[in-house]
Amino acid sequence: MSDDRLVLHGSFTSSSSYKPMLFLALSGLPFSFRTVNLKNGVQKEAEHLARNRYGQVPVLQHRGLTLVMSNVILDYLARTTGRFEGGTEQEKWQAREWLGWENDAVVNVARVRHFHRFRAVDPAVMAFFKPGAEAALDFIDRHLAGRDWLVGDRCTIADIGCFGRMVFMAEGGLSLDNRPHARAWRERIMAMPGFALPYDLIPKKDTEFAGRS
Ligand SMILES: N[C@@H](CCC(=O)N[C@@H](CS)C(=O)NCC(=O)O)C(=O)O
Repeated sequence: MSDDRLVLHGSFTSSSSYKPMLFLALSGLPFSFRTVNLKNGVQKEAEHLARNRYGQVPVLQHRGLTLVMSNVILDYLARTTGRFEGGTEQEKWQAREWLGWENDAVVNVARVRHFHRFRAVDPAVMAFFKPGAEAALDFIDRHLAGRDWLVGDRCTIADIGCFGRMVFMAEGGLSLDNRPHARAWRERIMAMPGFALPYDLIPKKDTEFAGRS
C-alpha cells in the first residue's frame, strides 16, 4: 500500500477513534480503517504496542509517520489537508486551545459514559466525575450562545474534537436537552455532508474508504 494513504486504527466503541474518523468522513478523503478489538485486548498486544506505546486507539499512519492521541491526529490532519483549520493564525491556535481544554474537560463526558457502559464503579467515583462532565457541556453551551462554531465563523477541528468526544453522552445518561446552543451546534454538525454517527461510521472490520470528490 502506498504510504501516501491514510491508515487509521481504531474501534467502533471509541469516541477517541470517532474524532479522526469524523474528520475524514466530513473531508471525504480516502483512507484505510484497521479495527482494533478493545474487548479482546488487541490494543495491549505487541503488534499494536509497537504503534501506540499507551496501548490505546486511535493511531494514524501516513507517509512513514505514526501518530497517536486523537487531538494530535486532528492537528496533523488539519495541517496536512488544510481542512477544518481556523480562518486566521489566531483562530488556528484557538482551535488547538479548545482541543487542549477538551482533553481536560470533555473527557469527563467520555469517562461517565465508560463507567455506565463498560465498567461499573463505586457511586462515589461517578459522583466525582459527573459534575465535571455536566460543567463541560454547560461551558460549551454558554460559549455557543450567539455563535455557530467554537472558533471563528467555520467548523474547525475544535468542533470535531469536542463533539466527537461527547458523542456517546446518552450512553452515560447525559444530554443536551437543556442546552439549546449546544443542541443547535450539534444539529449544524450533523447536517454536514459526510456526517454519520459512530455506530454507522466506524466499521467492525478492516475497511477501505474510497472517499468522495
Ligand atoms: N488521550 C487519548 C485517549 C485514548 C483512549 O482513551 N482510547 C481508549 C478508547 S476511547 C482506549 O484505547 N481504551 C482501551 C484501553 O485503554 O485499554 C486520545 O485522545 O487518543
